[in-house]
Amino acid sequence: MKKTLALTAAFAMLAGSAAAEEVTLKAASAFATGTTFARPFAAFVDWVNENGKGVLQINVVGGPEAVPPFELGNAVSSGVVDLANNTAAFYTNLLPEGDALKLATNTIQDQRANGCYDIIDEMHQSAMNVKYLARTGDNVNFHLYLTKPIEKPDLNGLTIRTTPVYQAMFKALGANLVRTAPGEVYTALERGAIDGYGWPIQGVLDLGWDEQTKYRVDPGFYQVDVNVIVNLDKWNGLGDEQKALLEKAAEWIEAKNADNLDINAKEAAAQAEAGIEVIEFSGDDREAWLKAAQDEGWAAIAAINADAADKLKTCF
Ligand code: 173
Repeated sequence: MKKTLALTAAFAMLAGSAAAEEVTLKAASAFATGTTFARPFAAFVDWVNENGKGVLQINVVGGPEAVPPFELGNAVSSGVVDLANNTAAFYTNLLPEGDALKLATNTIQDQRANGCYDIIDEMHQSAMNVKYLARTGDNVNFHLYLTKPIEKPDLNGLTIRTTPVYQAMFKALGANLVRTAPGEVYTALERGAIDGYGWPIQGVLDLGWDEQTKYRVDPGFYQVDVNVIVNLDKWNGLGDEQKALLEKAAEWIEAKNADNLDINAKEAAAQAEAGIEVIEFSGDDREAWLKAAQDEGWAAIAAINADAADKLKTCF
């Protein structure tokens, strides 16, 4: 009797403490390995692999050469990859209102505190079968870069490379738009197929686009969102320790968003050094530029999903 009890207890203990076996998640990035918006993700992966020995590891299969950026949402949604480094603008086919993430004027830390994170996570889970794990890119604005000068916030007559990020704003300002993945921008500039492009303050030199860029328009607008998302079936199949590890890694990488202010200043200096001149709007022009960004951005989200726009507006 005593022996049976002891054995039962031993089994119970074993079952309770049995750590799930180490899992390896297959990951891909929408941004080319070694470039600006792949860097925080690489640090996230290194952190997980360092701290997750015996628990969970991440194997990055590649960047846009492995999975085309506009296909990566589908790949993580369906489980072709388990985890992705991707911006919401590249998966609007699955979550059109996800484009609202760029409209946040606060940080992901604020959004976790005010409940916005939970809304965003729920949107991702129900629309595209992914867990919204982490956001990088806070404190980084987007800009318009040009090969010819403009004097006013008027883009009539210009053909501009876009993604959903800039689409509503640039269209309202009169531009003719061409949507491309980042990998096609250099060639489009070289061929003269576009007169400019939207892109964040960081990364222009990384991609070699400074060779083909004459002007940057200031001020910047919106805020970059480059998110770590995890296939929901995979996420739900993880043990508590594995989930906790990923959540800790998320918190760690999100804290590094504060570094972006310094990085932005260095990038602006490097652009100037590379000969990119700044067209700075001031006074009414500045106001009109920023108003077009904000008003057109929110109007586009409201047209897609008025309820989501209302909810996010109060916590962004
Ligand atoms: O311009 C883009 O390709 C784009 O939308 C984006 C979004 C986040 C980071 C970098 C680029």
